[in-house]
Amino acid sequence: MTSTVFITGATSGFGEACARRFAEAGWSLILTGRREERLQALSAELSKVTSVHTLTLDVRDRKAMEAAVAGLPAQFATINALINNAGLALGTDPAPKTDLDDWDTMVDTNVKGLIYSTRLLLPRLIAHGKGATIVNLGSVAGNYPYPGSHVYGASKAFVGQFSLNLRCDLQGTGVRVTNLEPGMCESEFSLVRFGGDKAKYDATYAGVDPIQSKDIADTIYWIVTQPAHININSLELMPVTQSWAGFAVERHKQG
Ligand code: NDP
Ligand code: 8X3
Repeated sequence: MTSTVFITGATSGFGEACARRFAEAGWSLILTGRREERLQALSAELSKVTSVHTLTLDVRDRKAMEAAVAGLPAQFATINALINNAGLALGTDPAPKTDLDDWDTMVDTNVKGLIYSTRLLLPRLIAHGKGATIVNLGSVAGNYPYPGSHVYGASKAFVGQFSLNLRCDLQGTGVRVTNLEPGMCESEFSLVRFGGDKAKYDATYAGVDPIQSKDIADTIYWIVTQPAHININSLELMPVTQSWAGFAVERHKQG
């Protein structure tokens, strides 16, 4: 029987690359995102090789999420994998200079959107049982602090702990949970973060050789297709060119 993957945020970056990777392997796709035209274009392309169901929705809209999951066509009713990918960072200004609305948006999307899709799809994943997989998109920003990460990094730390806690509650169901924690990857992520500023986007990746969305899609496909008795708890990856700076130390004037 064909396996089905539910991907949140399939209109660009990792989610779109996952749609292509899973389609290539013959999986049926449920693709979500707010940008209808992009979903339709991707669906038109991938429908040539597999079955595709699109859901134009905002993951922050709990009622829309509930209705979309409840209304899944019978052909897409059994879910083998959920990729909780929809998410964003807004800005890198220091905390005192940020817009509280941006903090709301990051929490509503990265935290609340992710828990909505998880809770709503859990019964279907449990019904599938052994081998079903949830892959949550955390980030290195959830593990290490850096200036300007504030709520974005904290939202990803939530994803990490939620993933571990879920594993406890899913004991005995066969459902697996992974927190995937990438570092710098080239995608529209930075365009969104910098409010569409292409110069800042280009500067972010200049000379870095960042991870690409296809690399992440291959990694997610690997996680999901591990033997059913193995759970990858967390997986952190960075470009070779990215590592850590030291502690910042503020010094008083001497003498
Ligand atoms: P992109 O900006 O390329 O893709 C983000 C996706 O999320 C889009 O499809 C977007 O669709 C969707 N999305 C955002 N907000 C909402 C919303 N409210 N409702 C529904 N969908 C939404 O970024 P990436 O592919 O790089 O990022 C994917 C995930 O990976 C994010 O969670 C990000 O935090 C995480 N990540 C990214 C890293 C990077 O360096 N790129 C590194 C580590 C983690 P649409 O706008 O159409 O709704
Ligand atoms: C995004 C990765 O390194 O920009 O989650 O925080 S980083």
